[in-house]
Amino acid sequence: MFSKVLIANRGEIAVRIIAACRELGIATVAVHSAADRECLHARLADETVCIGPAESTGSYLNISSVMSAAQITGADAIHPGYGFLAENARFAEIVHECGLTFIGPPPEAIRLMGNKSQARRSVAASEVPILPGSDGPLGSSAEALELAAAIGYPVILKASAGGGGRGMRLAWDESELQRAYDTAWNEAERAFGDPTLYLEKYLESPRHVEFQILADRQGRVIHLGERECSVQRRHQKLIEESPSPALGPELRAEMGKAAVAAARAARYENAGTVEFLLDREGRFYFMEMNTRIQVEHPVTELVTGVDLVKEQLRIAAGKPVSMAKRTQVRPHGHAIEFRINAEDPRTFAPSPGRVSHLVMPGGPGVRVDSHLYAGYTVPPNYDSLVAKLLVHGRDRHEALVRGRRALAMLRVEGISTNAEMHQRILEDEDFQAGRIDTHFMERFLTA
Ligand code: MV4
Repeated sequence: MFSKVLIANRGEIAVRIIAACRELGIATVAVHSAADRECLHARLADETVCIGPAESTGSYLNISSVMSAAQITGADAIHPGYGFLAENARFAEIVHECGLTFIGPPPEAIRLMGNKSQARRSVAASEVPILPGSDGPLGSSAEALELAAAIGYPVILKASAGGGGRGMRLAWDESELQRAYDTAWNEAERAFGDPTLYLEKYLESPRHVEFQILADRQGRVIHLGERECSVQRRHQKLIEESPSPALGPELRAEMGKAAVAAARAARYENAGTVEFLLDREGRFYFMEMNTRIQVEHPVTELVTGVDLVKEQLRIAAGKPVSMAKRTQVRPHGHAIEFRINAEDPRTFAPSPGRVSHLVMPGGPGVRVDSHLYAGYTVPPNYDSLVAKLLVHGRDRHEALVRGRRALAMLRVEGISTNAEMHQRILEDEDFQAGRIDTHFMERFLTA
């Protein structure tokens, strides 16, 4: 096992990774920006290195600074967390070239899955269902129009280098598609430096259901069930739960098998997530694969009892996944995660500032992953996620009741949060019944 791990991240996920290292007896190095001197991860780690200015381009995204911090502290591995450098294949390569271990998938798998049209093509070759659409990147708008005429409208154009909803354009007819193509091409060129696009039939009200997988160097690939992530606003997830109210044992087994096949197609290693769109008829389609530990990973940890970050460390060190077979992962009960953001409840604008008072909920079936403490000042430079409040119950109803109780116990004063909004969602009839799709929040916010 590693003796010292550098965490190339901040906030709650850095704190979460430090916890896993502590339990495995691994020393930790925190890196932080000039704005994060007081951040909890910098205080909890065994060693701390300031790597640059508040702006993440000069600190958390600065590969030379991160690598220098690893070299001077003698770290033998780097955990990237999520966001920042987590899905940067070049960074993973540099870590290996410097003789350290990247705690994540091989650079080739990151690169393949980072190119969304290539990812689509390669999983399809392994019999993973995909929506009708282009085989790889489109050559021209004429090709897009011809393909759309064959598969029927509506269609969606997506940037090969995009993902997570960035660089998408919907088209309901030929004239929209012609204009969408030029706009999307230019946007993708500016945003990603790669203008290539691909096309898919557009599904109108799908659910977002994703599968957690673990793959080790010995060639074992297992899935740990799904997370339902349909409750999101502007491609930012707000609530995730497991199991999905839409899956039964048969569909779960079928989708899990497809998720494992997608991971195998990428010669994947470490923890990853395969995202699917699920329609009302129970048909599912590969959307993308995320080659990182995700924000919502604790939902899976609560229902499976598996510590996913410890598994990541084990796998990166060349050890097998600690569960020999899928049958040794027996999901129990129901877990829900509420993302607590420091934001204005009306405008959704970030609400940084000093936390004057803080009460974190606890009690049966409650977990909070957070870097907040009383007296901490949330800086304005980063993502507004400040806490993940998770509840676990024997069934969905018990989890919902615990959610209400735990959200009511939470007190964050000095900054605004979206905790009240979560309470209102919990009162929603459709949410209570599990009737959620990717348009749930639009309906909820206009009601
Ligand atoms: C789609 C889609 C419908 N049809 N693709 C959004 C995030 C990105 N990963 C892909 N996304 C979508 N792709 C086809 N062919 C609908 C979405 C989508 C969505 C997906 C998951 C969660 C929320 C969403 C909100 C709007 C659109």
